[in-house]
Amino acid sequence: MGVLNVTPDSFSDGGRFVSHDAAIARAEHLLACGADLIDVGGESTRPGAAPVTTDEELERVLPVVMELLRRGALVSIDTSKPAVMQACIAAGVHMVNDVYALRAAGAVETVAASQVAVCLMHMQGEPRTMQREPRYADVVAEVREFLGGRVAACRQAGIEPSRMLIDPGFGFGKTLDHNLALLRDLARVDVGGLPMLVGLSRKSMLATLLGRPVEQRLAGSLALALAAIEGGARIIRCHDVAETVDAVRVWAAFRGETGRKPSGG
Ligand code: 7PJ
Repeated sequence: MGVLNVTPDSFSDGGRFVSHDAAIARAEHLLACGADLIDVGGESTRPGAAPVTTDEELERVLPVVMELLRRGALVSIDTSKPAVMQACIAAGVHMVNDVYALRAAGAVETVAASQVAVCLMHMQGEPRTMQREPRYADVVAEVREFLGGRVAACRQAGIEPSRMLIDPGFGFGKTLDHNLALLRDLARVDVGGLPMLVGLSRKSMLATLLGRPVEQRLAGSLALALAAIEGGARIIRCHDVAETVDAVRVWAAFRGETGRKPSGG
């Protein structure tokens, strides 16, 4: 999954892809590099980021989503707002990626009334304050319990498990130690065998570990991606798609699995 931020304030590539043509060009590049899916986001979840209105978010994402769908791409919409989900579902988006795991009023119903896939992510607290003092007695058990609860709520509302993915939410209300504990024990975050998506690319745990600015975190991101694959992750959300696809293919070969073909087909 290639990340396409259409926000002026995202932490890693903020402001660079705000214009429509630049966003489409960036998405085409991610697809050419081997991305199977483009995750379009119009609201930064960076700690301290300013919230955006529904209208503003829709204005940012909808034209890009529509153009990518027109070009035949698989598109995921990274949003927590039911109105944004609804408009993108109507446009034909394939997945809703929600860092709030459909906890906003009306979000579960919106997805239930559609046929799209949904990624349910764990977060402790909310983006503005989540990194202040995250606390867990057992981070792995608590993340699994939370995701199990969200999966149950979605099932209750009529969302089939075949449409659901789970995500432990690296960096969302978690210290470096929490993130490492989760990564080490990722296989234990299992919720009924649902496929797991992870986002580790360029995250601040690499700043803590390596002391590197965001543009120098590629090698660290690849190491984390492979650790996540080893723990059972099925989709890697990342910025550097070509490098990540190479790393995953080499890992798959080492594991005795058939790697993806060079054409990316
Ligand atoms: C994630 C995400 C993640 C899912 C972001 C960043 C921050 N969605 N959206 N999982 N992270 N599902 O890219 O560092 O980890 S925004």
